[in-house]
Amino acid sequence: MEKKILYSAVQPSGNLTIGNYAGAIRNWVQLQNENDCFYAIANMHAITVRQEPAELRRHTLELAALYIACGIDPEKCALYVQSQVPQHAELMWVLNTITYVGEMNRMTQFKDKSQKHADNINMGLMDYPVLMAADILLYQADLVPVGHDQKQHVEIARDIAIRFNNRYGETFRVPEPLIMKSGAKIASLQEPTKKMSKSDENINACIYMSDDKDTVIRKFKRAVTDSDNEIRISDEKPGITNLLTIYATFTGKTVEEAEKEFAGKGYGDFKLAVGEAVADALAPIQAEQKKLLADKTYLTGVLASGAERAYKAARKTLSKVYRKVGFYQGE
Ligand code: ATP
Ligand code: LTN
Repeated sequence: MEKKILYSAVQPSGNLTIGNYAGAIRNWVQLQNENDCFYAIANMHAITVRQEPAELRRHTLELAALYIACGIDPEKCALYVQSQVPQHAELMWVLNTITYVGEMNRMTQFKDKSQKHADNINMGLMDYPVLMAADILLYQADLVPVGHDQKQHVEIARDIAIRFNNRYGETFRVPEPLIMKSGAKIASLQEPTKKMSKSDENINACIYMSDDKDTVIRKFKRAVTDSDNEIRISDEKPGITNLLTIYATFTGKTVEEAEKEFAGKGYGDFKLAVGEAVADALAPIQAEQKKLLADKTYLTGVLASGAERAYKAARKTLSKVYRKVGFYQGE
């Protein structure tokens, strides 16, 4: 069977949470063996909200090290930094001309982020999904493994691909989102009806990939639940359901198995068990990330060869696009 092309990315916009791990990176690792994978660090997306330049640079390297520490093999995948491949911005420009303002205005993330950053509703924030479509379409990706919150953006990328193909002739493969059943929607520990987000101001709402054991256990202890003391999956019990999901994700069990395991137990013991499972899973990742960050030469080499691999694929698609739209290319 022919290998599928996979594309995904995470923004280096802060410390990653276990939501990013469960919804995205963890799945990328499983998928890298059977597919042709491109995994990027979306620093161009990150500057749609204000970033401190030195922090952005540091977060970029930390994220590269984290990808590898989580099990992404840079020999198997193209692991690279988005801004190092200029075709992303170039294709975005062309795609902008077939995307409507009204479509972008309706995007859930744009509406949320406009509210959150009311003093900085910049064009980039609105154009975010078009850049994301350019990322995906440049590599002719079949599948885009993401968490639930990015589904709408992958759907817009599909619409843009279909529209371009209809107008200019077959050019892009039409991608599909790949959303795993478990872990696609990890909720905030403080407001369990909201998603856990790395840009949440309340640090108790998130477990960061860099949190040490004491911090992890303390945050789970404070996690918002309810007062009926029953550990079961239910829409009426978003806090407990979220903790069960997290436990299942980090132990490799199903949510149903987790539910059975804790039936009849108290919230205190349950929260401690979840905290321990998460902290034990994070410790080896943290140690590996630290080791990798100490070897800048290795990391720089990985990112350079990843960018080169990506560049070759991206150049091919962009040249085809330029031909289709009638851009003069020299001969
Ligand atoms: P920000 O808060 O800076 O907007 P974020 O935490 O939402 O960031 P992204 O960089 O937007 O993270 O997302 C990276 C990947 O992680 C995406 O595939 C996204 O779907 C996934 N993801 C983010 N948050 C969660 C979550 N709470 N549960 C599951 N997956 C998530
Ligand atoms: N917007 C994504 C990150 C991202 C992405 C992509 C994901 C940028 N480009 C291409 C999949 C495919 C997010 O998770 N916030």
